[in-house]
Amino acid sequence: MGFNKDFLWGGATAANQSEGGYNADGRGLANVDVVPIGEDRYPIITGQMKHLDFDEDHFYPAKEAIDMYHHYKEDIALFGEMGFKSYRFSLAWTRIFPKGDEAEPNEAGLQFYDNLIDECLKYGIEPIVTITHFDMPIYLIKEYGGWRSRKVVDFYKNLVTVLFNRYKGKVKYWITFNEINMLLHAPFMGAGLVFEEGENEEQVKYTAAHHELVASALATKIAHEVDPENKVGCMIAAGQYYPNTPNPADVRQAQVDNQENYFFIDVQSRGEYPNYALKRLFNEGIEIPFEEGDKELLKEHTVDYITFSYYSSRVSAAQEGQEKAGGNIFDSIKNPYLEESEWGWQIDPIGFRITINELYDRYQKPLFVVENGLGAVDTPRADGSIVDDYRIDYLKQHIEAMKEAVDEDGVELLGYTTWGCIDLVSASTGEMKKRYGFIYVNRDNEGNGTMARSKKKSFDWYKQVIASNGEKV
Ligand code: BGP
Repeated sequence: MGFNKDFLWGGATAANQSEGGYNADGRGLANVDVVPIGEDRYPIITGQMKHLDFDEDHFYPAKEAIDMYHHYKEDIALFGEMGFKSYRFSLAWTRIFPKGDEAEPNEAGLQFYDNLIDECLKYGIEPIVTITHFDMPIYLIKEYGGWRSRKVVDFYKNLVTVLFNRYKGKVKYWITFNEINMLLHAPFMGAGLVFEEGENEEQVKYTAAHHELVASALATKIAHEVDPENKVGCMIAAGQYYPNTPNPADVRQAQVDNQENYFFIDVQSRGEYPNYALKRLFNEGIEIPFEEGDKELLKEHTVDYITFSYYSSRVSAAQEGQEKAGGNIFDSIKNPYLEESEWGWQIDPIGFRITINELYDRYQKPLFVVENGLGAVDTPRADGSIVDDYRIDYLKQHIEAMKEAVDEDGVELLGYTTWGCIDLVSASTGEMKKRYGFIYVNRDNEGNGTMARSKKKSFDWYKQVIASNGEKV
């Protein structure tokens, strides 16, 4: 009973939220480098800025992040000390193809990932590589309009072909797009979309979605051709929608919201557009830009495993007017049965078990939890120590729920990587002060701080969780 002996405990980060070094060694500028903190952020990540005049010289925390570009050895040594079996990170597209459409990759950028991967392997840590995590070269956005252009599928194909060949035998677990469903909620982050005045935004989003789905299937095909040992996964921001009441109209609304969320994996895992999506898009006058061969490609190259992030469940209602839950890019009504984080994210470990079961029932493929955690303000004490019992408490409850899903529901789980195992820049707010880590990084929202790393109380706690294979939480 309990977790498999080779269960992949670990942590997760993303390039743009951790690496910094935004212009080092030939790296190009990416969408996520130029998104500000504060009230201007939301219109930009949702593609509503209506122009492309980024202030490229301005200070944004993501440009320097936690400077993992220069600290990776120290950071991976700390992951090794915690006993990590896996480390999920993403590759910055612009380090490898600075503009995105070049014929040849940037060797210096690739060398950074050679070193990072070798460093993981040195500690027996399995690299779990996200190919794109909310990042895209600015050049592709300006020249091609981001993922609305079919040409971007070819550029992505070049990228993955380089990666699968270069890391053959070293990296086995790949994820094509981080939280692919985020494209519908934060289209600038998810697909490099900036909407034109008056255009049909839904049409543009589903066009981009189709291109990402085709690119993902193509990547799966190439990964398997290059090395049959490769495992390719999809990834969604999961979190079951509950009906606000047993009123059938609310139950129906929750069903619709869940379908919208599962739409992407339905295609990536089952290999075809589900009927509910085909009908709904048709009825709304949205055309899916199928090209010859797309349907076969999607059908023949489905993913090997399903990955997801889980922070919270959500609530749906047929009628407007209920109090909203705060802080989320996803729309949700407040659930009176749940407590919430400092950012208004509702805390629901039972919802984690429910979500895991839904995903497993729906797809019958191995699952991998690649993000879960609590974003909180950590205040160092006078001696510098950080006693993050709130984080331990959150993770403990979620690990216990995950264990029940394995032990009592029989779900097949490959691993669990907590989000932001080392403090990093927040995706939704751009802040440093929203921290998830077991490792504290001395750095603030304004870019001050020594970048020094230190262990929080949760560091030793997680070490013991891993050492006991989840028995001692
Ligand atoms: C997910 C993203 C991550 C991450 C996390 C926490 O949506 O995949 O990039 O940041 O959420 O969110 P936040 O940083 O907004 O607290």
